[in-house]
Amino acid sequence: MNKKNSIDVCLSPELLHLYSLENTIVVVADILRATSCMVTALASGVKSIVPVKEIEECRKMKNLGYLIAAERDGKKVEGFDLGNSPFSYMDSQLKGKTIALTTTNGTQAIKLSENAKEVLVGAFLNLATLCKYLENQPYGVLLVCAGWKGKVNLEDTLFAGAVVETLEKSFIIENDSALIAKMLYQNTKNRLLEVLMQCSHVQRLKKLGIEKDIEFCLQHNLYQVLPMMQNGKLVAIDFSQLSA
Ligand code: 3SL
Repeated sequence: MNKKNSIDVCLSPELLHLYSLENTIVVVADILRATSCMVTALASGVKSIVPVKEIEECRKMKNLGYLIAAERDGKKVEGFDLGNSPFSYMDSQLKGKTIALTTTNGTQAIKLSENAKEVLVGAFLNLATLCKYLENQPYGVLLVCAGWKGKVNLEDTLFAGAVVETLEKSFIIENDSALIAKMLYQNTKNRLLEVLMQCSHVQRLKKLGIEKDIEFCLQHNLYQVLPMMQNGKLVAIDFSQLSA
């Protein structure tokens, strides 16, 4: 029997230096709301998304023909076409478009993970599709939780726990962060919304009046899309061909 690869969880991008990205598939998670938006956008027909670090760099991409999207501290940045609500990415006018996107934490975590073997984007919205893909890969998996400005958050940790729980038979768990995430998810999965009502980012989003986004982002398996970084852009990989 082949030796199993490991599955691990990096609870904050600030801890990423402790992990090797070599021969590792990184899954970036920013459940509220960046990676949920990315999954929704690609599932709704957006062609690709370019994750960008800085607001001004992203703004300049308008002149290169991109639609531009930016969020800071939960709010859409003035002068941009889009913010970071999944509902705004369901617009049929976005079909076939490429969007340059910068967010407070999610796009930063993606940029920091660029040296991995593959960089994927995960959310509860595409959990089953993501896990089905990972199960068959000959590499270790590292879930990178985007957190909030370097701090650990509950929603990304819970998502990481859901992935670990699904894949634990196919991988080995070497570190306690993966165990913490898994145990947390197992203890709360039947009342996720109730539990997450206490978390700091939900409080922030509620102050901005965007509760509907929270409920939306906690739905499991709404989409069968798997965003992967290819040449600096997130694109939906053709899962039916890959799993054949
Ligand atoms: O931090 C991020 O990248 C965002 O997802 C935060 S927010 O949900 O848009 O406030």
